[in-house]
Amino acid sequence: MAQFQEVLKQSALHPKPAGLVLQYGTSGFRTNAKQLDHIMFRMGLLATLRSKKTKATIGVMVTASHNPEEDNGVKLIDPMGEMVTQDWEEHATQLANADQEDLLTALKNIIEKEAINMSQEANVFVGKDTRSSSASLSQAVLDGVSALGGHSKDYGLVTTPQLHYMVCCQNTQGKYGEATVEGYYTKFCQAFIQLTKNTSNRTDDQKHLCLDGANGIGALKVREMESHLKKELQISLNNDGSKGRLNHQCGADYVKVQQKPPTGIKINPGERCCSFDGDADRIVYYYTDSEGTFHLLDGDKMATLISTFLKELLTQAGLDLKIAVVQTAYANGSSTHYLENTMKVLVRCTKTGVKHLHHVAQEFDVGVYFEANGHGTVLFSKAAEEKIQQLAEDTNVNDKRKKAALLLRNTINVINQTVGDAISDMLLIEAILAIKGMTIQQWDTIYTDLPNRQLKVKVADRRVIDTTDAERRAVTPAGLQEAIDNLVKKYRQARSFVRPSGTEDVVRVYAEADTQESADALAHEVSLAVY
Ligand code: NG1
Ligand code: ZN
Repeated sequence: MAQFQEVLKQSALHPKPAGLVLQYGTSGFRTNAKQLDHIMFRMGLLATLRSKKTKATIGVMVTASHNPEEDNGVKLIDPMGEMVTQDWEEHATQLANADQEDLLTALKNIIEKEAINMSQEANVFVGKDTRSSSASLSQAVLDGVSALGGHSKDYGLVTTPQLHYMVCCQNTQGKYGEATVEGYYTKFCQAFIQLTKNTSNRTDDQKHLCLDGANGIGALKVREMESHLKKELQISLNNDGSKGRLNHQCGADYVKVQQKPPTGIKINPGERCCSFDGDADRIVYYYTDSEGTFHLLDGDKMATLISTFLKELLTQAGLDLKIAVVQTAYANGSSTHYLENTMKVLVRCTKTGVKHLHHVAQEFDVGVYFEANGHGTVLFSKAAEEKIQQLAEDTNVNDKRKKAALLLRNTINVINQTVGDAISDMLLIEAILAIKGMTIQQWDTIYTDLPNRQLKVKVADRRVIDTTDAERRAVTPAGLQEAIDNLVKKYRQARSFVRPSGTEDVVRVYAEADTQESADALAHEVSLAVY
């Protein structure tokens, strides 16, 4: 077939370095940008096949999120804006690692296995972050799509969640919104304005937010969005990419892991601040108090604020909908305790990686999911959305129920349900704080985090560690879990676990306890047990 000849011809322009083996991991392919040209071309091919198979538009995002500027990566987005399925992650790995002369065979294997009708049309949306390597790498994706005769639309510079949104809008014929960047701003900002409309007497201080854009795409997009916010949110933007390097001593990952503010930003005591990561799918909040002590409000604190707000509204609206919070093993023990025992909210724990959380959240009417690192969103079931909509339109309900229903409807509209989204999460949190008339300090005191420590341990082969119970217990190597249990017993309010990272060649150790010294000591002792 002529298309395969074209693939052969084009692939010669995107050759695979001999011996290079890469895997489609929790966040797609991610490594030094110099090794990725052939991967991008091949992901263009694969997205075209996926589009033919699903008869829908597929997304390809070129980004390495919070990694350093010299890295890059690629992720595929499925029709409803969700991560691509496990089977196709395996196809991606197969196709990426095929030697140049075996590429057609690998391609034909997927076509056969998936029984793909090659005369079906294909449509692929492509987006990229601000890395200097992203322009040529996203061109390689586009080359892959056209080599297999697919149509493509290049959105250029967009955040990862914006591309997820575009794919979802396109495949739902505009029901989710308009598949343009303008459509994105209109949808989310209008909902934000509606939510904050009746909050009385917000001072300029309350409307003011200090944002660290990680010198990345999020900063660019917040600038574009600002006029839509009609001064209801006034953002002072730091790390906007004009001077500093992407993710260098700034951004959500730096702030979360280092537990300190981005370097070089002046923060006034009590000022509400937040940081995006390099592709704007994660956000964390923080402030410093009058003594100069740094306070981090991470994904767990956001999940708590959001689920409390939603639960109160559901009660006021008299709607009997099942709400749950989905966390991972990294969630601070205090947050889980508060949600279960004070808020009486159902809490579920899953393996690390947003696709796992997303999946479990779909089981509930309202599923709030967040990783501690600040990646998360809220999912509403179709039935829940319909009930809320009906109540909001019902003329026979009392004012209190009606008001709650209208707030719930606007809350749904301010949330990007396709994936965790720093911009949408920021608007949601800002709206909740405004409605509740709450300061960041008041939000922070809902519960007190247990002191904790995360460490990375280099081992010869991290795969010797196998885990169970949502990664909270080690099954192999023999004796490791027992050793951890014995160490944990030495400390108060302690918990610790180890797991192989899905994105780096390390074993991650997590420990929490009643004091920082204990958490540090426990993490250290457990890391010695891992060797
Ligand atoms: P790994 O490397 O598997 O721990 C990290 C994050 C995840 C997730 C992925 C994808 C931690 C402890 N782990 O996974 O939460 O965000 O990267 O980016 O933060
Ligand atoms: Zn990211």
